[in-house]
Amino acid sequence: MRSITREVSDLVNRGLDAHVRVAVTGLSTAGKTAFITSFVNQFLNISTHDNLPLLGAAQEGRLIGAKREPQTNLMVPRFAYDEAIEQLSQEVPNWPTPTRDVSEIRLAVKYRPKSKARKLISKTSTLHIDIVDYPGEWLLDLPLLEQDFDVWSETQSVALTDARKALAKQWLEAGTQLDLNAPANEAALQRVSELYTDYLLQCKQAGYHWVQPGRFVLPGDLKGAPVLQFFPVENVDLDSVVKGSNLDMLISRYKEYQTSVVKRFYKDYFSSFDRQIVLVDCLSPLNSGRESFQDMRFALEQIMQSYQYGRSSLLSRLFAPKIDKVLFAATKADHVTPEQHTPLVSLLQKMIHKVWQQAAFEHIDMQCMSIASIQATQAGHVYAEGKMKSVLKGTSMEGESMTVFPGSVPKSLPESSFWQKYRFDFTAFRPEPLADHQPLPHIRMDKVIEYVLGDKLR
Ligand SMILES: Nc1nc2c(ncn2[C@@H]2O[C@H](COP(=O)(O)OP(=O)(O)OP(=O)(O)O)[C@@H](O)[C@H]2O)c(=O)[nH]1
Ligand SMILES: [Mg+2]
Repeated sequence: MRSITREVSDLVNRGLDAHVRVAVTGLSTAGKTAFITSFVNQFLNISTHDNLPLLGAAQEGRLIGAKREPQTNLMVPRFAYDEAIEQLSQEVPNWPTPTRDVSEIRLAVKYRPKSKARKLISKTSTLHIDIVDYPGEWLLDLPLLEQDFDVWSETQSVALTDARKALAKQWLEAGTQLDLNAPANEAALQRVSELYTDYLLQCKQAGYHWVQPGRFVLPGDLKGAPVLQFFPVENVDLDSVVKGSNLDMLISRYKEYQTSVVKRFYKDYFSSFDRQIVLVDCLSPLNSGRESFQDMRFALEQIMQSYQYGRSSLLSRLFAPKIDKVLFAATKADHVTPEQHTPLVSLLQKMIHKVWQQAAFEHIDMQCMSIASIQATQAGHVYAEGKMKSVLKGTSMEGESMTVFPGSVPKSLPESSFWQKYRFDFTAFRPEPLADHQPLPHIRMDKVIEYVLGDKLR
């Protein structure tokens, strides 16, 4: 009884209503916008539908209802929920428009508490949830904080594989023509920077995910700002930089980028997150081939470094990060038949295995799942060549009905022979028409919410 009394007084002190900041990230087209739209939509429908059967609080009949609230952080754009729902509700439904920047939306979820302490105080509690969407590319910049301009330039030049070099041709040529020791010429630096940015954008287009600096490809409100106008150069000797030269300006811009872009993001946003969801589209790189797959794996490992904040890590030295749970979700699971969901999770686990072990050691809880935020296909069976085959039925983006078997997902990291004989048939599907007032169809969004927020709804 004494412990309940203490718990009660704790709760009174902290206030009855709890608040949690959930961050959602992932590389471009991982499915962040679709995920947040579905996340909000599932909550808004809880009072009238049985749409989250695997969520404990819903199972126990303790969820009363949810509503949207004005966000408290007025410096961040609003997540375009209504626009997304409108696109999904059209006669010919559309996926929500791609986004480029950070955005935020706030929900209040009312529920009947289960915890004895909470129940003693009030019959109902409210959980305020901020959901923040930010590009995973921004996390690729973390290593920059530990690299001076010369070291960073070196890593960029090592990363120039033959394929990347071909995309970098124009930038590299323009770079060699620039006299680094000449007095700084902003227009010239801008020209070369534009070619460098162009190269990074081409890398993205070619399916590479490890692209640094992250803001160059997803600048948000910094588009055109001089802080995004620098590029790596070869053989830099930091001790003999001519003051006021082109090189001097490149270095000072790089430093400014480290401080007012990378560090600021970690300080202003990252440090405020309580829970993190990282979305990963494992299927598209399986479709595009070996190099794209390896590149995504490398990018994921880089991203995971942001969740390794042992006492000695860079992030802990900057501030006290507080994320205590990270969910890795393989998205678009409705692109494969249901028996492929387990191998899909297993593949994702293998992709992040190395860093996961370390996170577990540091008491950050991690889990992997496969999900479809907005389910666009139906699984079924067909009888072909003397046996039953499981298939997917859906509508192509052009509006044609399709029945397909997309292929099987390897349950561990594919060996090189795999890529010679195998191609995953990944076709984009149009979302299904949304019936009036029905929640968005999903696969395992309830499991996601249980993992991420279950303890907060007790
Ligand atoms: N079938 C299916 N497709 C999905 C799902 N989620 C996302 N997609 C597809 O993936 C595309 C990208 O999804 P978004 O939610 O826009 O991804 P994002 O991470 O927000 O992308 P950016 O904001 O552009 O970086 C969509 O246009 C859909 O084609 C899903 O649950 N099922
Ligand atoms: Mg988006």
